[in-house]
Amino acid sequence: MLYPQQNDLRNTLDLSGFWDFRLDAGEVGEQEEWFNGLKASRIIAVPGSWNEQFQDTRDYLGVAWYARQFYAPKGWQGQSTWVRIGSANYVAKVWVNGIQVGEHLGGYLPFDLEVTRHLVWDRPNTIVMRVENKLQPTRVPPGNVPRGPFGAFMGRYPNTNFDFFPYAGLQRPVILYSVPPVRIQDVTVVTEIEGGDGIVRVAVARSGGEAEGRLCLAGEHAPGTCALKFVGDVADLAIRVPKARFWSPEDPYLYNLEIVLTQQGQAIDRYALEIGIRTIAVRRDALLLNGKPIFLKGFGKHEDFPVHGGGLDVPLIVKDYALLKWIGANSYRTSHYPYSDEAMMMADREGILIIDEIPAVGLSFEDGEENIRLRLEQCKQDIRELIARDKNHPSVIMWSVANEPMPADMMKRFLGGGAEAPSSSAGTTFFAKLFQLVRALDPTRLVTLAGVMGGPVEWLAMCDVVCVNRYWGWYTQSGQLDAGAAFLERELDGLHDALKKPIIITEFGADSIVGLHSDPPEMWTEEYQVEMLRRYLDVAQRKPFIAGLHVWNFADFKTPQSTSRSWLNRKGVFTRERQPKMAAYFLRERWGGK
Ligand code: BDP
Repeated sequence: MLYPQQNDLRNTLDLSGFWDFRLDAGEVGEQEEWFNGLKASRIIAVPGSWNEQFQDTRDYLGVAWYARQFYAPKGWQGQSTWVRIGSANYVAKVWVNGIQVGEHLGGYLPFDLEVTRHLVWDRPNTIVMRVENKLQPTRVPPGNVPRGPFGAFMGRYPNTNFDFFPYAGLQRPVILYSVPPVRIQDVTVVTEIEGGDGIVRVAVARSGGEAEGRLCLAGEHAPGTCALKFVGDVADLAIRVPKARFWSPEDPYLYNLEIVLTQQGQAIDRYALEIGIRTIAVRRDALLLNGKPIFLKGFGKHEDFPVHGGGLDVPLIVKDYALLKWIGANSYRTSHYPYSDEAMMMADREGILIIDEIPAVGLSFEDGEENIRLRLEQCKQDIRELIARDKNHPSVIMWSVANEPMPADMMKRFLGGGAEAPSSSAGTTFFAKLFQLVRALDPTRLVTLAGVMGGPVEWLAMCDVVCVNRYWGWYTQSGQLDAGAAFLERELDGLHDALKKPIIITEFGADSIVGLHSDPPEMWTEEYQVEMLRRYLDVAQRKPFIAGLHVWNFADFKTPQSTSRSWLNRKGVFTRERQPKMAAYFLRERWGGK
């Protein structure tokens, strides 16, 4: 799952731009062979969600078709050609020149399909995709959950089991790319620190046939070129970098790693990666980056913006990283799904630490074994795909396998503050499997889940770092900030006594409507938001076991309609358009932003 790259031996052709688009509410497309091309279509932009590009598609969550034509460059003949779909939310089927080339389940993660045999070279090729985004209980994230804690309680439209708009469609670029027949199939980089030296372990997998190879590591004190020795199709190498420059938020130094495959001394494939030498670990109450304690300051975010919806928006990524620096943040969580490759590359370059989350938000365990099993399978697939995609990013320090999973008696527990015995065994088995899978695939990073208020402690006990989302002073103790803060303090002490691990508050915050003010602070005013954040920051400052604070949310974002949301979730410290609220200035002062 290497990100497509353009160089002298590999090619890419970005198919972003205008595509033909047609809704298929009656689901007749396959029968009528729309995969040969669309009639009566309209123009849509890719990447971008379909929901905000037209008025009649805002709440449409069914089947829709995308099509466009492209020439395959003649110079690519003899190579193996693939199409990479960055994200199709939620199910996609793909045809090239009328032939089905593959399908994929799950939004927010890329998939690659080989199309070499199906291409024509002397006239345009047609690529057609059928994308469907129905909200279903067996999907991840789930929707239309019968008796779901969200839907039933709050009455939301669309009926998601999560609190963000279910944007649909081709939300990230579609890239056609070609690679040599004998090629670098995968690269895995793991780094360690020994004294002042860095150890860079590289595993290169090749495919398609025999080849020799070399690797060049460039950067401060890097040794330069080393030969690759393949055993079977894998070459493992450990490179010592004396007095290495370690990657960190203060100094996000990247080394350049280039891998070259050769046959009779001739380069036949080449792949380059930016890598950071760093370690991440937990020791007693502390989170350690490069062996030293680090405190996470940052946010839960969303990929959300007017008109683009959840679609890739490169200027917005640049803007958001500039604002993260401005406010003094050093980290964020990709709540509640994997973000674009582009966002992850920026994190490496800008020195922002990432808690990388799969789309497992709104999981519940009340709808029978078969539904639970189907969601488990999807979560496992998401974990495999996410780790395959993001394993080489130094910025990624932790994997999150879920956000606020709900035990069976959630509403009772939530309103009562969690006094009852947990009915959490189905979830315990479920998460044990996910934690085990993540640790087997990547033993070098930490694993967590973000726990809901009143959620079972045994789920938190599985985490390397305990992550909790807390709204005492907002959803409970409403209007009573001091009571909320006192409750928070007691709860954190209790959790720490029980678990003896570092704790990150991965969500806390209050909605505020820009320009709404009151003294003394009342809910929904800018003052109330500031005062709630202040109390949480103050409590955390007194607790040495708190390893980080992620404010909910970086910016206001669109949600389904409900009585509890005024069009947007307004817990952003920036507006949806990225203008600072009072809370942003407050955090900047506390976090020493530039
Ligand atoms: C938590 C969720 C998050 C919501 C947030 C809120 O993790 O997705 O948006 O609360 O209520 O329950 O604002």
